[in-house]
Amino acid sequence: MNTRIAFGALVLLVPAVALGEEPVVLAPVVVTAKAIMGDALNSPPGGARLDAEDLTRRRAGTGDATQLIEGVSGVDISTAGGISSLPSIHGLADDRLRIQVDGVDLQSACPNHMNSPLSYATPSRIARVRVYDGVAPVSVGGDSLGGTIQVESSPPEFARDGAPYLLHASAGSFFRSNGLGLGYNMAGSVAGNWLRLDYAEAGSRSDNYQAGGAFKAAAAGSEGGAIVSASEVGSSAYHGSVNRSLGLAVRHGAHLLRAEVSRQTVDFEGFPNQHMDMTSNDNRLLNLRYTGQFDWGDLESRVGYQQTQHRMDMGPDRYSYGTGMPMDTKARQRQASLRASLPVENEALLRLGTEGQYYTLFDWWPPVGGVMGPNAFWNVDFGRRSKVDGFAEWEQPFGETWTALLGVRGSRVATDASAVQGYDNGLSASWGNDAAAFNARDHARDDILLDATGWLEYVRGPRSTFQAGLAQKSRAPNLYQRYPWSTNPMAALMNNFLGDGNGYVGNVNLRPEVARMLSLAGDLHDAENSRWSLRVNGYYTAVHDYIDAYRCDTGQCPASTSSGQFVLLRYANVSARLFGADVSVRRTFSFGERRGDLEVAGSVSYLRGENTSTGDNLYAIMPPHGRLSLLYRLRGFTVAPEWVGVAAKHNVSHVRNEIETGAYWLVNLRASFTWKSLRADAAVENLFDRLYTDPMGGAYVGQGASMTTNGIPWGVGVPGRGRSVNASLAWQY
Ligand SMILES: [Cu+2]
Repeated sequence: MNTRIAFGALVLLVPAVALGEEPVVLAPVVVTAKAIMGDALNSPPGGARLDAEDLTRRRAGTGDATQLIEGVSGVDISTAGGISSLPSIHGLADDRLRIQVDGVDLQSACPNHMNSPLSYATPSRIARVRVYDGVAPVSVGGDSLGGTIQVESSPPEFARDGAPYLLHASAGSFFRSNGLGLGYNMAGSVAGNWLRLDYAEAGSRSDNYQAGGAFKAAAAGSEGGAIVSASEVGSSAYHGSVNRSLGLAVRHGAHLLRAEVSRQTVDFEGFPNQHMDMTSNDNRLLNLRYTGQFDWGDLESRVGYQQTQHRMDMGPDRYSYGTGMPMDTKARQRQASLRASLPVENEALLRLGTEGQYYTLFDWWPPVGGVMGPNAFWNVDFGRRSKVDGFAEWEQPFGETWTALLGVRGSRVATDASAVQGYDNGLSASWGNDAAAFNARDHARDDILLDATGWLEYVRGPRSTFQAGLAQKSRAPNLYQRYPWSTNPMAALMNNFLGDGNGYVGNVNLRPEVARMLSLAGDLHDAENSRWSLRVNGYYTAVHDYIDAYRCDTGQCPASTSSGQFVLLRYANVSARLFGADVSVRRTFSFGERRGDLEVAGSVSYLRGENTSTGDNLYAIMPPHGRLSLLYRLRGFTVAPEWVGVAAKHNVSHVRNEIETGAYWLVNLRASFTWKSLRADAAVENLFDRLYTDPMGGAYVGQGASMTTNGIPWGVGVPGRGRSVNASLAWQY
């Protein structure tokens, strides 16, 4: 098993991949895969794997867990709020990815997906990350197309025989000059030979950040409010974000029981590419896990419960219209799973599992008077989404040379929503007609999904590895794609999780998305895989019933065909295809003990996404880009300059009037110093303070009259952060 997982590690496409003996400060190192109970269950081969050292370097200066996977080949990052950005794998993002935090599939509860799964993960707590692309083994996939991201805190350690107890403590803080970002984290644990108790807490805040120059006119954000300067990114601040967790672990022989309760609270988080801001979020989570090793194999069962209370309104940089516009969301999610891995003849491994999930959603907007009253507006009332899955996966090595993996997964996803009302159904043109039309329909939908993955690895001697994968992956629509019903422009604007500034209306008749994909990869390296490597990965994905959108032309929608402005859209199934390639190289030079070593890493990525039904481009596809980094390491010091170059983006989604962006390049400088149990990191990001529009940033609607469709000028993208000097300090006992 260990060798197979080591091959998985070869798939690491990260520039500046872990090589040296740099001491790891923040998280305990995972020494061998076998040491982790249940790993055979949860770590099928394939996928990029980030361990402690990669993560330690990446988490300096950020409270955003998504930043930890930035630069992983094939992963692009979209702008959202300051707490967490959104990952995209080979052009597929958000609900098209399966994102698990400590084994729990967290759900967003917001019409703008503000509380994304990774917004609940604290970077300082994360000890391992695995990123599988689209051909992910079925045991880690399901109800997703683009791949799987697994984020995990470190497995519990117990006192060794002979030692009465084991104590761990850690603390850290970060500072980011641009936007005055500040964060802290602390964790402590006490463990005996069989019992362990953990506590962890982390918090962060930031003001609005500054772009590298003026990107729009300086103007008051709210009516008569303070001027938001021409380079300040309105509604990018956040504050009062605190994550706390308490964990208990009990070990008995080869059996491990873990319980964790955690809570995240946020006082405010602005969204520069949404028409609203988050004015509070309260998420509670319970995670129970049992892992056991038996003569016949490994068994794992989990129970998870998530409860979210989420509020939105106009933040300080937006017009409040005298009343604001409160929006409330309440969601609950229950999930359970049972999985087993069984060694069978000829060193093969069989993974079997069943999973169940039940999610409920209430989304209502309290009355504020005028045409927005006297009743609450129900955007989704008692939305339900239940999912039951079963899978079987066979992993078979053939000597040292070949490994084959074959799996199938079946899922049934049922969704439903109850009857709705507008602010005043008596105002039939604004609210009543749409509500009546929605209520007259049947909302229950039942989808059967069938996934299959075949994957083959060929190790051609010590210097090369080749992989080929074929898969069918499917995903059922989410509640916000099926059930938002109002064609009122203001209401539609509030339903948007793409950050493109447009308004969206749901479509009850959406069918599940089904993707068929092929992925090929080759990895060449020296015999020890320590001096140099070259990896090339190509992929092609055809999606049947991809959920895109067309210009909404019913009810109050103006049926606009215009370009150069924000528009109203309705979700629709189309055919689509995505294809691309990633290339990464790495070379290490060792100058001996006294002069350190130098690692040079580079990567380039190309990606296309097309709506083949209409000939349009898909939304939020990263243009070609590359990265070149140097890492010089001498004892406890590292210095790492990095160059990032991004081509102009002309392949935009025309149906959405997506904004084109220009080419740009950035230089980042990072350095770290480790001394005993202390680690200090310093960085200058965007050294030359360049002004650029983030191609994955969406439309800038972060200030002013954001409640009307074109109350904010169209055509301004969300810019990237200007120069920032970051520092962080971490200590571990
Ligand atoms: Cu929200």
